[in-house]
Amino acid sequence: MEEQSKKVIFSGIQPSGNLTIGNYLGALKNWVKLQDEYDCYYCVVDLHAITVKQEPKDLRRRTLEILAIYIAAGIDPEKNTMFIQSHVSAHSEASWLLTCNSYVGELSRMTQYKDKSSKYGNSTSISAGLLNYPVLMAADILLYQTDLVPVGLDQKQHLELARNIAERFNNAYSPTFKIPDPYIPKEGSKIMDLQEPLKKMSKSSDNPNSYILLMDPPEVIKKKISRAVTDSLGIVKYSDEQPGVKNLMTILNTLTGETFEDIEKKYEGQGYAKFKEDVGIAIVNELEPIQNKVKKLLEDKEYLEKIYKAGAEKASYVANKTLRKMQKKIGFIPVAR
Ligand code: AQP
Repeated sequence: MEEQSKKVIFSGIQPSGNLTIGNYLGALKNWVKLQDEYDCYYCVVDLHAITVKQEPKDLRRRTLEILAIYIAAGIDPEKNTMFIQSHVSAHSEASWLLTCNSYVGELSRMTQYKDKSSKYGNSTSISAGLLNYPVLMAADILLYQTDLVPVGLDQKQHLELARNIAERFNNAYSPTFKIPDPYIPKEGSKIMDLQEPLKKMSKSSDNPNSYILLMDPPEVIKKKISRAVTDSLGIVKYSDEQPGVKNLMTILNTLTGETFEDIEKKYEGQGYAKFKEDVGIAIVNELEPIQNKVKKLLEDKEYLEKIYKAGAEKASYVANKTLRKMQKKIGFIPVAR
């Protein structure tokens, strides 16, 4: 009874690369805080990952690693539904139904589509999946009658589109979906690229110095932070004029809770060396215990299998209920049972 009255949260991370500290601070760390208050579905969205080319063996490895990272970061398998997206076929099915209720114009206006497709040059080599990505994301969310979607700022536009698609379907047929709200945390909502701090940090970046991976060894983390692009002002100040420094301050603030004012005072007149060293240490302190747990979990594949199997069963039950509603309203003849 109590379970039913809790609001529903859905979120996921795609195994399109190894997770970065952006994914951790913008998504995962906040998910952990939400698990007591909400009925949470946390998914490894492997269907999303194949919108760009993936090496099969890497995709398999990363999918399992991300599940292990969820658990190691503190998401309790007993309290939450954790599953792998491709194990719940309702996601693909609902996505097609919603694709037929979406427009090429609105999809091609999405910033992520524009950014990623510009990487591939001409349209003959851009997968249609990349264009349709936000529709699959809408299906993910709407199938669970989700109230809130915790995402980083970068995903806000996709969530707005999911709301539009849901409203359009509800108006065309009859109320079917709950209209989800974004849940964007104040802290860590956008972690920027360490080399080009006006761009967001991304796990699929070609430059390893642009990101900190969740599984990067401590010495690599410290080295990458020491090489992070700052500026020639030499002042630790939270300012749009100093995007590199601002980004490092955001990371430090999210990890340690120190306010921007405190950080500014602490490093006054000291240049960047000690500041960067401390940012590196703060990251290592946070990530090392998680990394150790991930390594242990990956040695116990049976345990991980138990988690994703139970998660898929529960998720399928809920998702199929919504899918059947959609099919019926569209005018499909129900499957004879
Ligand atoms: N730099 C970031 N700062 C804050 N939050 C971030 N997220 C991603 N990057 C940052 C949040 O992580 C969650 C999962 O994202 P995703 O893997 O589904 O896709 P994404 O947003 O496209 O992440 P990446 O790392 O940039 O992946 P690629 O490079 O494959 O596109 C989301 O909640 C997102 O907001």
